[in-house]
Amino acid sequence: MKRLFSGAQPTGTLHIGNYLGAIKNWVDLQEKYECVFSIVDYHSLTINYEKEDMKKRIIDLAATYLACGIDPERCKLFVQSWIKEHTELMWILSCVTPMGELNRMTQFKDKSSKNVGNVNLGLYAYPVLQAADIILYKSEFVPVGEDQVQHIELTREIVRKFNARYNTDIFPEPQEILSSSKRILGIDGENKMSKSLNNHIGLDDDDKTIQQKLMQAKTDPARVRKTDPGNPAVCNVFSWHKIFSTENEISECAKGCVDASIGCVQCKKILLSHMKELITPIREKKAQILKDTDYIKDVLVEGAKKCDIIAKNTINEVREVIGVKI
Ligand code: AQP
Repeated sequence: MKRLFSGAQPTGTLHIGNYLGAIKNWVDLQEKYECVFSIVDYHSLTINYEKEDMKKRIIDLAATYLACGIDPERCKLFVQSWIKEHTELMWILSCVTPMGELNRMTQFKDKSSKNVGNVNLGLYAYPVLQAADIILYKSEFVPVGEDQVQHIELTREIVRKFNARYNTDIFPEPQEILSSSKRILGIDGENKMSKSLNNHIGLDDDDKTIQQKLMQAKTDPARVRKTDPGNPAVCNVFSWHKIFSTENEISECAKGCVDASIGCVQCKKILLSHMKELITPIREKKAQILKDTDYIKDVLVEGAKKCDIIAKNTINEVREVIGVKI
């Protein structure tokens, strides 16, 4: 089986954007690929965080993966910081990564504008660590949301630079795999749904919270009163309908919006029931899994053991290729 790699940061509760853009795809891809899934904790040091929360967040993210259907029997699930070869390879890749390429990264521009007091080297070099994460396992595929595509393109560029500089072909150029819901907007209807922006519907949210958030979600701004006709094409809630609802419901909501026979609240209520159908079983299963943190730690230890073997082999090969092995 071909190998793939992906990960998420332990920066807070995963949301339906993470799930639909990435995690659901990971679960499905376990059938066909050798999967390596990581909790990329070192990436999450690039923005401010509470040290005391980190352990809990790592365990929480592992429980979320498991509750979503990541199967530790079929894939390798591990914590990035436990495998030190990630950061070693990052340094080696840093030495073939042009700064001009890093300067183009939109995520860096975006995150540095939101963290003005803490624009650090790690935030800038984030895509190089991400490239190391991927190619340490010689992964050929990377299932991610659309926001990460630029970083995967850069990974390919770094692979080309490395292979050319050292006259080798040890690393394949990885390809992204996008889901059909590659960019979910937040309840603000403007920004990408994000853990760090307070605009998400979380996989941990209870029914009441989901309802409250959904009722706040922005719709067509031109539709002020129920009697105003709307345009589903500019309504973020309608874009969610296209993911969650049945064909009939989608066409009824579209028609009802255009001729103002259905109000936004009614439209959201239909969506609410479908969102609950997705979130409730994940939330309940996660709560169950979290009761046994020893099990979660065992899963991560086992995953790390398997990753460690691959990582050490790759780094040995890399040391040979770059000429530092005596
Ligand atoms: N809104 C989204 N729509 C589709 N896919 C998304 N992803 C994130 N947001 C959306 C995908 O989820 C995976 C894990 O993301 P991450 O934890 O590495 O961090 P991120 O991309 O920075 O996600 P967030 O939620 O926006 O986190 P914060 O707020 O901490 O930065 C990735 O594959 C991502 O593409």
